[in-house]
Amino acid sequence: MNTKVEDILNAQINKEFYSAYLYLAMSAYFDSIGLKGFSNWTKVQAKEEMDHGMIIFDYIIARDSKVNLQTIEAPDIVFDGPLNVFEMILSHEKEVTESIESVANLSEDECDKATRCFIDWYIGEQVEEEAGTLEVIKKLKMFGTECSMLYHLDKELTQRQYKSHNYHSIG
Ligand code: OFO
Repeated sequence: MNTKVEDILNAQINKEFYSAYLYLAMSAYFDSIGLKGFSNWTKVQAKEEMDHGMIIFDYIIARDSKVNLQTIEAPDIVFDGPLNVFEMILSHEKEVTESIESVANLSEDECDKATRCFIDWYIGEQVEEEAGTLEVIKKLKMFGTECSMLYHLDKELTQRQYKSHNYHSIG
């Protein structure tokens, strides 16, 4: 693949691992305020983000190109309750969606059909992530600070289970 495509994919690996860090920070925060279900949901998401990074890592290698790992920024953020965190997640994922679309656009411009096809999986994944986040935001907005509903929602979020993905399983 050409260096422009290689560079944008390496940058995307970094963004996926940053996302994992961000979700881990959120998971620790939820744990610290006793919301085990919210902590579980964000921890599962952190694992999925690591998979996203590793799938691009393996794809770059499969294309006989160079993996160039960069420093992962520390998430230095103050969290302020479940709704604040989930709104933060939605805005973060919208940025990631734009970033994935940039990969799709660049691979099209550079006539790299393999990368254009590869990145489709991520486009679908972003739709799912934004939808899943919105679902939680809607519930949080509907129930507000109602403690018993927050308790039930927290219980519901304990049910999210990690499903691993890798380079071979997405093809
Ligand atoms: Fe990798 O999808 Fe979220 O950030």
